[in-house]
Amino acid sequence: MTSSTLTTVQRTALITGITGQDGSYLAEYLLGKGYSVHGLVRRASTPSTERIAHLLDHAQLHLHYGDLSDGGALRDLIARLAPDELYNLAAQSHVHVSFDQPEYTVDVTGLGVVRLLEAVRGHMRAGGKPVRVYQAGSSEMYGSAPSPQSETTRFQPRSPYACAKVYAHLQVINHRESFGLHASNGILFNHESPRRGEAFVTRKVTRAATRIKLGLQDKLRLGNLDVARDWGYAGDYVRAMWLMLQQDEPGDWCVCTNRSATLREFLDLAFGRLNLDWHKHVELDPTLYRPADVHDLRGDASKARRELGWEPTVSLEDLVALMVDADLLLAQRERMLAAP
Ligand code: NDP
Ligand code: GDR
Repeated sequence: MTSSTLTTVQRTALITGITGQDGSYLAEYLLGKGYSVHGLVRRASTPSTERIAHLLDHAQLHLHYGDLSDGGALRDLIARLAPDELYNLAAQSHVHVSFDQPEYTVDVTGLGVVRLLEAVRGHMRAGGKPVRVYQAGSSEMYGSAPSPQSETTRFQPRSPYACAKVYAHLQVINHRESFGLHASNGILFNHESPRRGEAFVTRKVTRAATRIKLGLQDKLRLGNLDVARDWGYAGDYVRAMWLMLQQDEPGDWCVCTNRSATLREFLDLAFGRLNLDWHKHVELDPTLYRPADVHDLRGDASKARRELGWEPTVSLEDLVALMVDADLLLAQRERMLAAP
């Protein structure tokens, strides 16, 4: 082996949405692989970097202000950084909120992807080296399609968010077919963790259950309990994103556990771990029902297993335990701070 084959060139990745749940896990994962990691961050009146606070001193982590609504800044950033890989995780990602803010959701979650793809295309047309693109697609795109859903299932979106993700998905396919971009769509089913935003139902449940256990609250208000989701662990799912960009050919892959559970079952597991009966604490709140909901998502990850060699490693039971235990520590700290 010659010395040149022993030399590894450091790769550069740009992550949009680095301050979100997935962005934080992906940043950790890529830094662990020796990447130079750049993240796009929105300006906010208070810092939004809590999930990556433990990485901020890392010499290979670099943050840049930007927004998916600002195409000029995205073009400039991509030309300047010339990343090898671009992971687009940024989005207005809350389904219920998208009914109240449809235009904004479509602008960021849908059109924002075209802005990025065009920035990459412009960079490559100007002689820049190829950039591989990952787009964070969603099982929400399947909407009312019967389960199990796979790459060949027809999309039947049921929210402005899901419509925006379908638009983005198709734009990715068109950019690879028309311009030869190495651009891939991950179709990720719900994935959770102790870093999940508290407005999403799993985290809302684990936060509330642990606070109820410690006497910090008594009631938990929820909407539709009859929905079923294919819930996996976020740490597993970012590995699939990376694997997609290591393939010779781009493509579209479903990432899921092939198992779904209802919200009632999730409540059983979360409250059960704390020896609590959720029926005594949960109240139904009509304002939390969506104008249209998605009732049953359960994916088929055969293609990802076969082509990417990807497997989930965390069961639903272990995921719930992970989240409840982390939130119990949080609740204990909260109680300690509240003590006179
Ligand atoms: P989060 O909501 O936790 O994170 C979203 C990220 O996008 C945050 O960093 C947020 O920044 C950023 N963002 C929002 N709007 C803009 C904007 N206009 N410009 C730039 N950045 C913006 O989402 P997740 O980490 O859970 O999900 C990551 C991606 O995967 C999203 O695209 C989501 O739609 C998609 N997805 C998620 C699934 C899941 O189960 N988690 C399943 C399938 C798809 P800030 O911190 O400032 O708010
Ligand atoms: P989802 O996740 O819409 O699947 O989108 P969320 O956790 O918000 O809702 C899951 C299901 O639970 C029902 N539900 C409630 N949901 C919330 N948020 N709050 C409640 O109080 C509540 N009560 C019942 C909902 O009706 C819904 O059916 C997530 C996001 O991460 C998207 O970005 C991603 O694309 C999809 O997962 C896959």
